[in-house]
Amino acid sequence: MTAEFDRLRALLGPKGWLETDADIAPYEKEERGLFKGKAAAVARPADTNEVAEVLKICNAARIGVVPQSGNTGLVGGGVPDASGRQIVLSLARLDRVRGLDAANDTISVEAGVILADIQKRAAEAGRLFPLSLAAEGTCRIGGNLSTNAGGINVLRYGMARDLVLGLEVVLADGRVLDAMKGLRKDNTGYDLKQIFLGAEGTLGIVTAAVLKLFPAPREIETCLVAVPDPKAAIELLGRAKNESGGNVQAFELTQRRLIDYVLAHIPGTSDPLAERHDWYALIEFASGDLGGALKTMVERLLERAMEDGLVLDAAIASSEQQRKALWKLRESMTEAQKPEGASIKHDVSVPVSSVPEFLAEATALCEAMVPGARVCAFGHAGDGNIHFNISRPTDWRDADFQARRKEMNAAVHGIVGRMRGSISAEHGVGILKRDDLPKYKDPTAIELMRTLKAAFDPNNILNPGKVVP
Ligand code: 2HG
Ligand code: ZN
Repeated sequence: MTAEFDRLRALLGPKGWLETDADIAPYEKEERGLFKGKAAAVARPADTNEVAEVLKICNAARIGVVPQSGNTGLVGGGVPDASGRQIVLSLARLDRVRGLDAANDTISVEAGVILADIQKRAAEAGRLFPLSLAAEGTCRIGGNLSTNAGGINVLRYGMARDLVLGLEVVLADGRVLDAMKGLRKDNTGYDLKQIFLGAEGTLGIVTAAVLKLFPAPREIETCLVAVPDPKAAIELLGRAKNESGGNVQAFELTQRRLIDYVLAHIPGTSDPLAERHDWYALIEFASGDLGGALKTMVERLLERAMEDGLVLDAAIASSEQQRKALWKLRESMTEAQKPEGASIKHDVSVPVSSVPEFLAEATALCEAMVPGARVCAFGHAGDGNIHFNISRPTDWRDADFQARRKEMNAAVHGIVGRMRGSISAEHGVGILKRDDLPKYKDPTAIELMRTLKAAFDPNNILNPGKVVP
């Protein structure tokens, strides 16, 4: 690889080519600490042309390339393997906003732009870019698109893939696919960009995108609602969607345990309700109308739901500060679970109508498997997506609990499979779920995935070993 590395070093310059152990170390691991690899070097190209040159060289020499943007992923998709022969390709320096077309409601951005910065640029133009997730201050859009990220507003605006009109992709051999069109109608055959969205860098490297913008909501109402059980929550969701005329933009469900962990471990948080309850929904409504109609609707909805026993208590945010405090409770849940010791996670989805049944069955099964296991179920119930995480029993060692991961995954995923759900609702496949895919995905789909991989990346240099079983 020496000759290739000499060429890459010369091409990219000192800012674009990292080789010392200290410089490379941050790129070799992910935040959960589950995966750690060894990279030969890190390439940090400055633009699309440099990405293309890097791929040309690596493709000719069969050097594996692991794309990485904000490195906030949860399935090991951005981590190199242990061979020390792959390079990490960081997209962080492709960080330009290429343009915002207000009349077309689009923004064109490069892969390395931080998600929160896109939201901000949209807001400055009086628009909304709705993709929103806990890591938005550090994750970068290239990774969001390559992993087809979800987050809290999927219910209303869809997943990352639904927000893309155009895409620029560098193929394995260095060719650049320029599909950077801001069109809502383009019916000219295969929708090629969709192949790369959610492919986690295994079919091409996303370098830029044209994204959809939406009208910024004028009124937002956010409430934390205590509900007797998940069944009541799902009934409330149906009423909320109908009575608001489709104005629900987030519907998050959580059991009490997560609130307890947040209150215990995250400074500056407090319980907005006077009493403890077993289950809560965090609901957010948004509307383009002014004049308080949304608030009246929400109050009436909650009042009636309370009369009918679907709601036990509720706190409606009366200021932006209170709204942020409610969201802080929700967004700190991953962080707050960490001090409680090892956890086994499941990012699953089932039809929304099956959420209560899934929760009941999976909870009973996990508690029977490991007595004392602390189920921490929360997530985007409005999309049927539950983060079914289990913290170890308080008196267990982390490693002993981790040793039960496979068995517990199989049990939970078995229920998901029976309900025709998905074993990765929004975090992707990466390395973590690759080998489980064939058990839960149609064999013809797996065959087609392999066919696509071979067609787009015949030398298997793009994120080798990820996604495709
Ligand atoms: C969230 O919804 C993230 O907060 C992380 O998807 C979920 O920690 C998790 O499992
Ligand atoms: Zn999530």
